[in-house]
Amino acid sequence: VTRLVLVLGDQLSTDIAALREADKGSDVVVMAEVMDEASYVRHHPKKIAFLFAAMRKFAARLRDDGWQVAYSRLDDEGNSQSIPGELLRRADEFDAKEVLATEPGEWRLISALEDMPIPVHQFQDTRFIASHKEFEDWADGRKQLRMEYFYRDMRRKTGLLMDGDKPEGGKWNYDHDNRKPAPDEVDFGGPMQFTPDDTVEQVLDLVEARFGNSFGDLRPFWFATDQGQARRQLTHFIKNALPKFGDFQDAMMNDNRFLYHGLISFYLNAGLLDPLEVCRAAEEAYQAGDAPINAVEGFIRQIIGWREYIRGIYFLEGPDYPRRNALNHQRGLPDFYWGAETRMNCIAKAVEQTREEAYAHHIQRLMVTGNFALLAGINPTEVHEWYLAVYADAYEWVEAPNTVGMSQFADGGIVASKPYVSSGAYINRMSDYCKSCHYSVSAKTGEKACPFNLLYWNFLNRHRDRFENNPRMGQMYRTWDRMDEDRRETVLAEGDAFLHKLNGSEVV
Ligand code: FAD
Ligand code: DLZ
Ligand code: SF4
Repeated sequence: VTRLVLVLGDQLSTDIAALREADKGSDVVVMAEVMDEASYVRHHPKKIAFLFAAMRKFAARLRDDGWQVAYSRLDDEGNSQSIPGELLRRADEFDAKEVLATEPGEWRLISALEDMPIPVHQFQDTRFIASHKEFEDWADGRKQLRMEYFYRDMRRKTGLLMDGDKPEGGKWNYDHDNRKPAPDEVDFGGPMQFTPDDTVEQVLDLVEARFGNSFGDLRPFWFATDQGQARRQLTHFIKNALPKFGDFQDAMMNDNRFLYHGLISFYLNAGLLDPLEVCRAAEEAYQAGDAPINAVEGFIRQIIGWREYIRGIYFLEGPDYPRRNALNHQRGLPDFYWGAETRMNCIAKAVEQTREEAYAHHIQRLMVTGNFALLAGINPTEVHEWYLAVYADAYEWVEAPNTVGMSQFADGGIVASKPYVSSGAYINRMSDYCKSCHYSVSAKTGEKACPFNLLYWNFLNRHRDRFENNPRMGQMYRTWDRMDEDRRETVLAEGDAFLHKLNGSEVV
């Protein structure tokens, strides 16, 4: 009997669980470009093009490998435009009575598959290092879910950078040596860029016609769209950028969008690269003496530490997680997140590059756009929907805990033990943004005062009850309390005035 094998757009690996369970001789692989997935948020056109192109190439590869693939293009007549709809249509067509699937990375789709009128077996996604059960066991009984301890378990489990049962070099974490400010010059030319082939060009035309009005530039399009290309980008990064990845991981520059970052999250999350393959390549560079321990440990920690931990939180916390709003923030997302003019250079730069590349690196997401949204009290659900839409690596399992938890503190402190807020001083230290800004980062009040400076105190003051007794924040409250009362009043009044202007027509 024929069974259907569902492969979603972010499951493009020949090792994916459902394919491993399936029988090439009798089962039919179902892949579908559908409006339901392409429109649950207004995805960046580059994100849609990347996925559709990678899906089409992956389907071709499966056919070459001998699989029968039923592939629905977005414009195909009869396309029901939903994943369950396409499964039912194909079940009819092939007289199939059951479906093999790999668990999707979003609760919405998991329950849609559970609710299907035919049986759907959802196999655990084995592309991750920790299973749900392992993460639950680790979390069980802990008061605080600190990434660092989970990460050490993942080091032990994978053997990455281990010297017997000890961490390589004697320390688990070399962050102390990282986080240098922006360098004067970057001696790395950025990620490998791929010229669109015929498949990609066809997809670009489709996406232009159907999604051309969404926020985000479709062209120039340079992403890798198959495993071979993604591996070339990985090799390029390991050889040319990894050695300095650690040093400048948190730096930001007006004229350099990529610094020494990997630009691999799109490929990892879609299945074109495997996390262990990526980490082993970095480890080899360390063993060969081509990259220092602080860079390699830092990089591996992002993948087997943060990435796995974030996923663990998403599945541990359940479907309501993306809607949490512990700080009860209700302000609407300002238009400048969608490209409207702003005089804040750091935000303008982060949004401009997001529009052009569907990419921003971690500190831009966390300490510029995220920091501002948190300081200004923007509704975290709106912030979440923005991040889910605009980045080509965004799927709910990874985006929501990063946004709602780490960045907006809307989970009440599960991911972050204190809110990631800072005044302009942090941005000034880590970037060259402030030099070309309308505002003055050294001005604490007055017309030119950097809005991050004003809103920082405004935020601490508004949430005093919650954070005053947080041991990592007490110092800030003491600084605030020591300020002149007049000055405090001016700061608060100017902060309020700024917030008042935020959703109006005046450019801020
Ligand atoms: P590098 O800096 O080169 O890091 C290497 C890899 O480490 C990344 O490719 C990624 O796979 C992994 N990684 C690093 N940090 C994290 C993290 N916090 N969570 C998960 N993986 C991590 N990452 C996504 O993949 N998808 C998202 O939708 C996403 N949304 C985010 C939203 C916010 C508000 C914040 C603060 C962070 C978000 N991140 C997200 C994490 C991080 O910003 C990106 O993984 C990273 O910028 C990807 O670029 P890169 O490949 O150049 O990463
Ligand atoms: C993000 C996305 C988009 C834009 N389009 C499709 C699609 O047409 N077909 C598909 O199978 N998957 C798509 N995806 C990825 C899914 O939304 C993703 O599998 C879920 O969000 C779970 O991670
Ligand atoms: Fe951003 Fe303030 Fe610096 Fe301007 S001065 S770039 S608003 S941190």
